Amino acid sequence: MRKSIKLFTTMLVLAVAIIVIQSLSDQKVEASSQELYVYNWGDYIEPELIDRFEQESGYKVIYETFDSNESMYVKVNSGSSPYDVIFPSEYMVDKMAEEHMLVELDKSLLPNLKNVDPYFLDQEFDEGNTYSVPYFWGTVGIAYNTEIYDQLELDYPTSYQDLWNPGLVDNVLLLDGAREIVGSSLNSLGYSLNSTNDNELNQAKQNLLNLAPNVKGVVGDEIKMLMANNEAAAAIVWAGDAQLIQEDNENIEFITPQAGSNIYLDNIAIPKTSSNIEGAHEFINFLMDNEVASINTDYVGYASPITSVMNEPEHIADETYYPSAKIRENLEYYANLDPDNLKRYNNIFLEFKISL
Ligand code: N2P
Repeated sequence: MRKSIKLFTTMLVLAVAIIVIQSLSDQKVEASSQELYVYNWGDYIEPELIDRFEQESGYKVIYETFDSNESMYVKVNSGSSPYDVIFPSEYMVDKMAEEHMLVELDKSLLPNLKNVDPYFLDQEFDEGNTYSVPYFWGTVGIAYNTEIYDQLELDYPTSYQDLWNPGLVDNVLLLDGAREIVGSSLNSLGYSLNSTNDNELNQAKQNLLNLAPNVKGVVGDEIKMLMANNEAAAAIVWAGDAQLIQEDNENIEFITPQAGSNIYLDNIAIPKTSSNIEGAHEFINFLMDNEVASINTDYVGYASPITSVMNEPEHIADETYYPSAKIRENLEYYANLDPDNLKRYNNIFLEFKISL
């Protein structure tokens, strides 16, 4: 009898323990499904939109930033953070999808996809938008300061080659991206920014090493502040950054070299690290809302792929930041290079940075 009481008590204790552990772990799942881990480029969203999304959805957004596709890839691939939403450029969507790192999108949760201009949908890097939807697009080009150019008595730049002008010693800033800078060097020599030809890549490397005396720095998001403060005559930047610099300094102009440059499309995707796939869809859908996209583009300065925003009068007339389809034809997207070739680009860029 006593034995059976003891057994009963032990079982009771065990059952209670199981219930407690169960409810604790339930709580954990519930807590994390209320959070949304977003990993975006620096300066790439109007912060108030995050607050608005939190209020509307009830999710708590945990927001982190990166400065290049390559660094984002390494972090997501390490699995160290449970990211729910990421913002890869086109070639990186291709690579991550190929490596099974992305979740297939559930279009029934993305009714605002209809707001995206068809020009940017169903692209080669992600046919049928299986894994990604467009976020912002733009070109790489040269922001230059007309006042400094006038003082130096130099003609305004029209091609990348103009940045090698000996009159620009210590007067050029470069954004910190291997594809962008090695790509611009290839473009300046008349080659494709996706070249994998040994001879062309060697020339591009030597060419970059020759640019070193003109280079004042290779910098991240602070490039905007430096250019706005007249710290350099010219900079290779993303178009949207140039637009923000212009708002702070009326002597800044921006050109996309017509002999060749990059057009990019940054996208939104859900990595397999996500434990809140529903929330991720909700956030993606929110960003494609017409009004939200308009507020966002006004703040970040980049071109929106949302039809109603592209059709706003000030954007239709804006050939600099919304280049026409005809101009876009001369520009190249970055191709998804195989790992060996990608490494060659990274090594050239590293060698160049060390030489500075
Ligand atoms: C914004 C970063 C833009 C990314 N600071 C261009 N691909």
